[in-house]
Amino acid sequence: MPPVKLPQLHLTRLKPTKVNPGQLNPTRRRLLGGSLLAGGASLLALAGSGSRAQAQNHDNHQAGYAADTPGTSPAANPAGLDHSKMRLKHGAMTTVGEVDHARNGFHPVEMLTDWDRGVVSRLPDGRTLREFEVTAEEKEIEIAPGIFFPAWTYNGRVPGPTLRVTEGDLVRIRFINNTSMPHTMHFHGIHSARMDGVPGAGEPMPGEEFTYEFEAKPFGCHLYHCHSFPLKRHMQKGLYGAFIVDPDPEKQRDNPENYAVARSRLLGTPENDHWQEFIMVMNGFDTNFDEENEIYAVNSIAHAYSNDPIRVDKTRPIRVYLVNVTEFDPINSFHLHGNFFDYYDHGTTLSPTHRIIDTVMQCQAQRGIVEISFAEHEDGHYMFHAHQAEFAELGWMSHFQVEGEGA
Ligand SMILES: [Cu+2]
Repeated sequence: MPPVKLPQLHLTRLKPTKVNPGQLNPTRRRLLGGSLLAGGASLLALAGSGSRAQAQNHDNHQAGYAADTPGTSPAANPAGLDHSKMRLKHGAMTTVGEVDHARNGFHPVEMLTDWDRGVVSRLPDGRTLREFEVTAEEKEIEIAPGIFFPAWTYNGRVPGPTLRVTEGDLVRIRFINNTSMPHTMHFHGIHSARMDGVPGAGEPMPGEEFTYEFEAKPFGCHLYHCHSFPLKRHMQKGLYGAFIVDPDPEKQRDNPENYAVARSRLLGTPENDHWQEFIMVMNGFDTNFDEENEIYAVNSIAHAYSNDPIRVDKTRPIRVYLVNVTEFDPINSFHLHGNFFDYYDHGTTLSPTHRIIDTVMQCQAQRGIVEISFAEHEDGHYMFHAHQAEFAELGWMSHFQVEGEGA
């Protein structure tokens, strides 16, 4: 009997990720059965509502418990699981099948770290100029196996490119509207009203373009999004992305502690290189246009980092740039298992605004920096997810695969 993979059953004390169902105690088995049924049913129902739902039924499931037929013979079911109450499929509570990332044109694993630093040049006054080019395009994207969403995108991806600059840089963004309706890029940051990216100030019509220009400030973990009306429609369709402004360490010269933190935040320094940094944009998708989300995720693809856990070296600290752009639901959250973290609300301070917490909530457009250390932990898969259970079951579920030579 091949073991059944249970990625959603996160036991930090269990090193193997594969557990024989025969070893499960009845209580956990009942628990699993209930939650699997709930999560599985939701995703399967969704798949059925799509026009291309076949991918939910890939035939490469592990044998044995892939069957959901009641009354499977005892010989094929030595653990005695009651299939009438369970739906243990390959991947358990997570999605089944594969998203075609190549077709999407973006990959959730690469998206974690693919900072866009722009084209860099030096201005006569010595400042750094960073120039970006962003195009709005309409594009169908696959957000869970077989579930497609008619997105509006920046540069063909959702979330849009993670723009990363340094405090004090002059930022110039040429925004080209290649769609059939007006759009903008509204940046969260300090800038003039002319550059705000709202109707009347930087809203190019179809086929037109606009160039935004401002000095990057304040440092922090920020975002940009379309601010055309109706706003909730333009945002939930996928027009958003992260905008990170690294602190300029030279501005912290008078405080050695802040200087060290600023150096560790500034991409390109040896101090920053020691960190494992990831961008995580919490989002949702209304796939049946009822103004509620049917899929939740970090960086758009349901269960992406559960099916493919994020490998981290426990000897190096983790820094997550966390942004919430979820439409319709007022609050989203980030909850870590088996560990606690420090948090910097908006990323605009160099000392934590919350210390030693394991859950943080964010309203729409709220964001912050999460700093985690697994240095003292044993290896394993450490789960993190929205603590709204519904969001987790519908896609916002992830794991760190912690490894290394630590304690
Ligand atoms: Cu728009």
